[in-house]
Amino acid sequence: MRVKSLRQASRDGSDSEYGSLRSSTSSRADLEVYEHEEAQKLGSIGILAELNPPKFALLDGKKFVSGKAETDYQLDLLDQLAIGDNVIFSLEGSNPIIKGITVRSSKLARLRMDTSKKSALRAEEHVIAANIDIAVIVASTIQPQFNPNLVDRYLVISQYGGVSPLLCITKTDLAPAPDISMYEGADLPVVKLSNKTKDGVEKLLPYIKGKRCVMIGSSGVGKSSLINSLLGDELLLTDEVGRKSGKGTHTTSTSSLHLLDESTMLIDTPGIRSLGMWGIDKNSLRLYYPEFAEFSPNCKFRDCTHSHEPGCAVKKAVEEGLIRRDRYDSYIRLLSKE
Ligand SMILES: Nc1nc2c(ncn2[C@@H]2O[C@H](COP(=O)(O)OP(=O)(O)OP(=O)(O)O)[C@@H](O)[C@H]2O)c(=O)[nH]1
Ligand SMILES: [Mg+2]
Ligand SMILES: [Zn+2]
Repeated sequence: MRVKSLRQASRDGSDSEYGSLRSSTSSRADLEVYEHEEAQKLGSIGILAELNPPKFALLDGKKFVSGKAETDYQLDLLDQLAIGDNVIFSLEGSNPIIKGITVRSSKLARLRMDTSKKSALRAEEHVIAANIDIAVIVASTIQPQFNPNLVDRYLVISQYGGVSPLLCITKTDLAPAPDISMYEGADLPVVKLSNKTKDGVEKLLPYIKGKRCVMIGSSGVGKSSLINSLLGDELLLTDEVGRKSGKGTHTTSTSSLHLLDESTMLIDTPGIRSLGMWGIDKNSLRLYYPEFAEFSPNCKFRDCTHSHEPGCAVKKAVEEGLIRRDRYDSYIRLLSKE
């Protein structure tokens, strides 16, 4: 059964799979979304591995097939895809023609502001990757400095999109790993490693084997280096931090998918400057702080946001030192941003 077009689903707003995008009024071609069984009858299915319009690449079984959008229609469809999408295609000569995608099982998304548009039309969802099992949140000890506020945001968008997060601290050869005790209650695996000495890289393997993984984090933290470390190859381009601006240069400009083995996929992404929270309302943000779950059933109000309400068991747990105050503060910061 055809589910609906991605654009239709987005317009409904009610469809949790696609957030609450209401912004698009353009008359672009609709990308059709199909259930997996139906999709198999329509053509071959490949995983979008590279997207550099009009060029793209699909992973078809074990081999990569490169393609090029030859028409405006194909270009429109390409524009609505995300790395990791299961793309239904047929070959025209050697060029894959896109027919649609299968329903996304998960996605990592952020809000992108389009300053050329007005008011509500400005907010546009940017899907960083689709059908992901693990989000490897990469953060370095220094260069750039470890920033727990940013980690918290990545944690929220991962869980919101149905992706399990993992925190990876890089550059342990340059400085001691930062204090990450605030995540002890957050159900978050942590791996510390150095891409320079390769110390600790193997500790990541049990978490990522057989999974579709995406590396996310600021520019310069070592996402591409980490994929190189895992592949044992200098496949991806990396660069010196701060060579130009002192703040880190964006070395990776487009996302790409790599195979560690037959069943393990690693997706490299460009560093993100601003991480808008996508589609996450005030009433659901609390769900992405797992350490609240034990206490929130005891709040006086069932829909307590744990901010201003009397009889809040979460606030009480913070006072009593049962929930980390820094994590609670980061929640309140995000809550007041929306
Ligand atoms: N000493 C040390 N340097 C590292 C480590 N990991 C990465 N680097 C260096 O940090 C710089 C940035 O690494 P990249 O892998 O390009 O960072 P990135 O996260 O992919 O950055 P963008 O592509 O811009 O998002 C490079 O000079 C790497 O050699 C590490 O564990 N230790
Ligand atoms: Mg990179
Ligand atoms: Zn409460």
